[in-house]
Amino acid sequence: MRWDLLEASRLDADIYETDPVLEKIRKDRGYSYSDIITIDKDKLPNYEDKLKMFFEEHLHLDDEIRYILDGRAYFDVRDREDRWIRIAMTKGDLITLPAGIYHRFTLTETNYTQAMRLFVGEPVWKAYNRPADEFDIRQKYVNALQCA
Ligand code: KMT
Ligand code: NI
Repeated sequence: MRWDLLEASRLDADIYETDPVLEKIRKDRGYSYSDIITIDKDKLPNYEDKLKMFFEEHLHLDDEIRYILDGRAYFDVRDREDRWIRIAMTKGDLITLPAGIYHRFTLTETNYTQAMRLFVGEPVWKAYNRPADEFDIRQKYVNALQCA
């Protein structure tokens, strides 16, 4: 599925360690780096602070690629009219948020998810809270959106 430059796929999260489909995506797109975060009150240090941070509207200078291995979560992104669109992510969903898109993240009422993040090369996780319109990548995204 693809809309507003954001891409999503469905995979079999039960076999993520050996999944040839995931392997192919990683190879094709150059996602050399991966790690896994478990977002759970009892398992994640500074759980409250981190959730608060994830829910601040921000952008990155690189694509943010997330694969939900367990549980549920929401990504909110802005549409062309700057309204929030809520994307309900569930086990098996892989999403690519393009560099420069404003977004935020939160849990559902189950308060739990496990997510893999993927990256091309050495990971950079710097987030720029809105307003961050001065970055070239932001302008590039906005322009691409106009043409899409
Ligand atoms: C980020 O940049 O880390 C987010 O947008 C939250 C992602 S899911 C832990
Ligand atoms: Ni982000």
